[in-house]
Amino acid sequence: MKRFAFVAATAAIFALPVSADILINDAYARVASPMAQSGAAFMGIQNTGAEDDRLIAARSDVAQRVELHTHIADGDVMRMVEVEEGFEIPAGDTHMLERGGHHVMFMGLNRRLAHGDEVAVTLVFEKAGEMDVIIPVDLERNDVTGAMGGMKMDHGNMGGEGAMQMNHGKMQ
Ligand SMILES: [Cu+2]
Repeated sequence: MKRFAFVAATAAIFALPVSADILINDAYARVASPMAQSGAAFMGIQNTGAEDDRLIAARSDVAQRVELHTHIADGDVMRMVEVEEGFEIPAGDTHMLERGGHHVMFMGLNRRLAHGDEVAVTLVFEKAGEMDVIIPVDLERNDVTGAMGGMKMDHGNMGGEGAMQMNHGKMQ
């Protein structure tokens, strides 16, 4: 709860100019190892307004490139791809950026990230405009198996016995 409060307060302080319709909840960033060349950020993006919005870009000095990514299944491996159109943030809903799904990707880190560090990120929304957030690096969360650990999905999590078998062929 402490972390949630911190991020919410930070977002409020730095969120000028921004529509009050977008709230960032429980943001955190992580790297796969202390020497990692890339990292990712996850958060809930809440749209309290009456209009759909869209996260169209993200920027940060922490990396040479910041992209909006998702994971797609490529055979039995989850692969990351850029989502150029960004992520829709439906009115009255929260869109989760989470491990194994949509995320903000830091490519070519300009500095090493350690647990407890902070990353300043500007989120760019189609309607709400730009929003600056300070995202804490949290290496202790482990809420999705394998998502950042080499991109190989754990087949044990794919569903119950007898449930759909994963297609090991190419998706295309
Ligand atoms: Cu990515």
